[in-house]
Amino acid sequence: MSERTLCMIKPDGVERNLIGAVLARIESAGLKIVAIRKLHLTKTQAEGFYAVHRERPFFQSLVNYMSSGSIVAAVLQGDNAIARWRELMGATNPANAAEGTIRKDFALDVERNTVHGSDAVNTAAQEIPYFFNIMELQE
Ligand code: FUP
Repeated sequence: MSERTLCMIKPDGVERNLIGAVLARIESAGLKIVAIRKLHLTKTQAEGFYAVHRERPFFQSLVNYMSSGSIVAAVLQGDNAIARWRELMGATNPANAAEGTIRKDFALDVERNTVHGSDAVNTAAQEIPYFFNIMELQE
């Protein structure tokens, strides 16, 4: 079934000129980029995006990091897009990421792990409108 998922290239990826490398992997895997933008999150916007993690010990550090530089947000579409994008990303901690995944190849550590992907249909449905309006999501 065709799905949409939110992709982010995090500040460590943008800073190291990895936008093209990440997008190339997405397109090579057959996922479509429906919408895309580059932006710099404020601390408040990063807190809002990661609100589900607000009680976790790493929250403040994560928010500081995610607002420390530009990111790229994109909406990916395809059959099973949520799972397929997470498979391309690899495990959250690059130390546990499989060979050939983006995080294995590029991530610096569990925080500066280069990419984000929605983890479920309901999460994607919340995360996509955080960055894109209805007009921007037309095919
Ligand atoms: P993921 O869905 O793979 O992005 O992972 P999580 O939703 O579990 O975590 C979201 C983000 O929190 C990670 F991408 C990085 C950060 N994080 C840490 O900084 N430390 C941790 O121990 C776990 C997550």
